[in-house]
Amino acid sequence: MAVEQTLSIIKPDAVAKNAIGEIYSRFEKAGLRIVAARMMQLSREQAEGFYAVHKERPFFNDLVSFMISGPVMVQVLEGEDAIAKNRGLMGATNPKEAAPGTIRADFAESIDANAVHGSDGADTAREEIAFFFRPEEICKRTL
Ligand code: RTP
Ligand code: MG
Repeated sequence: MAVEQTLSIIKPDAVAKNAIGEIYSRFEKAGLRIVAARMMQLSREQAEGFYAVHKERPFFNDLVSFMISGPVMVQVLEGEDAIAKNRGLMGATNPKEAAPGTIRADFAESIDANAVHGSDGADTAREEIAFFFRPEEICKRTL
């Protein structure tokens, strides 16, 4: 398995619940290293740009409104098979379908307020990391 980087966002619902630490703990226990992180309040333009792939979908406006409803924690996770590993930790998009013990099963309220975002493939990971971080903002962790 190759070492990969993926973009993760702790969404406004999970930040509001004070769950950043518990979610970071799951990343770290799974062997994912945090190599960049920033708390931020997304603007409407940023949220629309980030989720542009969904702009024709019926849930787009609700998704954007939710993503700007409070601060988010954005991070780059690095590790073996990081993209799929993070998606596995997150669980299914709809928390009602998320496997027990996944982040969404434990912290998500609904399909809209679903606690976390994670890149879904190598191309989206690259694009989403570049959306939030300049290359020099991503740390090398060799130890
Ligand atoms: P994310 O991009 O946030 O990591 O979530 P995901 O890959 O699991 O799901 P995706 O299909 O990319 O959808 C992005 C977000 O849109 C909301 N959604 N609502 N009402 C609906 O049918 C519906 N489908 C998707 C979710 O909040 C999802 O996280
Ligand atoms: Mg997605």
